[in-house]
Formats: sequence, C-alpha cells, structure tokens
Amino acid sequence: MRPSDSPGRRWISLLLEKGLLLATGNRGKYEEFRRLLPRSVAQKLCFTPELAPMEVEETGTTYAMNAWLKARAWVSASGIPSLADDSGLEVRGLNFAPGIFSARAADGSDEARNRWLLGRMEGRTDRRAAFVAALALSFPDGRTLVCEGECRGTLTDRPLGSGGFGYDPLFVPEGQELTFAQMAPEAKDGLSHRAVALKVLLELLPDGVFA
Ligand code: ITT
Repeated sequence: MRPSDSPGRRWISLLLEKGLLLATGNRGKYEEFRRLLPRSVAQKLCFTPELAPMEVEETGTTYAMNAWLKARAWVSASGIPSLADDSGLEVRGLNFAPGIFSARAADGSDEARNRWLLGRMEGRTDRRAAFVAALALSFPDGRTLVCEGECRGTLTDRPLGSGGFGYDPLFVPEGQELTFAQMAPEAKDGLSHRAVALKVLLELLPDGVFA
C-alpha cells in the first residue's frame, strides 16, 4: 500500500474535504473544540444543532461507549467525519459520582447541577475530584478512534467565576488557585481533560496532516 493510500491519509483527506461534525448539543464543548483543534479543521467544524435535530441515547456504561455511540450516529446519518465527546466529573467523596451521569445529575441548568453537587458535598472533607473526557472520531468507513483524558483537582464550597460551562465554577485543577470558570479560556485549554484527550487523538493520526 502506498503511503498516500493508508487509511490515515484517506481519513485526513476526508476531514479536509468534507469538514468535521462536532456531535454535541453542548455549546461550551463546541467553543472549546474550536480553540483546541488545528485551524484547518476548526474552520470547518460544524455544530450539529445548527444542522439538524438528533437525540442520541447515551446507553453506554462508560464515557468511551457513549462517545462512540454519538460519533457513530452522526457519521452514519451524515456521511461526514464526526467527533463526539462524552465527559463528566468524578468526585472521590461521592464514590466517583456523578461520572457518566454528570449531565443528568439534576434537571435543568448548569446552575441547578452545581447546586445539587454542593448539596451532596455538605459536611464532606474529601473534596478531590477529576474531570474525565472520552473522544470518539468516527469515519464513514466505520473506523473510529477513541481516547480519554483526565484532569484532577478539588471542589470549592461555592461557585466562583463566570467563564466556561457546566461544573467549571466549582473545580480548581491541581496546582492552581482559580476555578476553571475564573481562568482565561486558554488557561483552561492548557490543563483540561478535553485538551489531554484531544492531544492523544491527534497523535493517533498521521504526522503533519494538521500542520
Ligand atoms: P452532548 O452529549 O450533546 O455532547 P452533554 O452536555 O449532555 O452534551 P455529556 O453527556 O458528555 O454532554 O455530559 C457532560 C457533563 O459534564 C455535562 O453536565 C457538562 O456540563 C459536564 N462537563 C463536561 N466537561 C466539562 C467541562 O470542561 N467543564 C465543566 N463541566 C463539564
């Protein structure tokens, strides 16, 4: 097989030619991927709610399975390479809850989920937590790359900061003093579970193609 015929090269041509669907309904994730992805791909990144309504049931028991389900559903429906992210917050003192149920921990808004978490943390001294993200990049030929990233830290006792999304106002990454919501977006990008996972994903793709 010539190098130009390798699956990796064909996938990359597809990415550059057709663009990339970001299989998420979460605008916070979309904004982060726009900053994190190489510019050639970020420019062609499509936020799926602007394309078509589609709910993918997250029936998996791991982040990786749920990311795979979301990426496969979108690539099958569109024929366009699709990237999905399944992520969550794992809190030591809560036996690693809410984990894959982080989006479903409480109904409604991010604020409601933050209130729920603070309520569960009342009186607990072990405030260690970690954000985890699994990414799945799926191609029309069925091949799918999956990888995971983690960011450890601790939980505050009240929401701090107005940036980011989700549980960001409650999470201080290891070695830092500010929550993700208090940091500049680029500072979060240097530390986040999503950035760690994406770095691994890009390393799995052939060299230099995103240069
Ligand atoms: P999609 O499934 O459409 O991508 P979602 O928000 O439902 O969107 P998940 O099922 O992966 O996504 O749930 C992730 C949950 O974890 C959700 O409540 C997020 O707010 C939270 N979360 C994930 N990454 C986060 C981050 O970087 N900062 C803050 N909260 C995060």
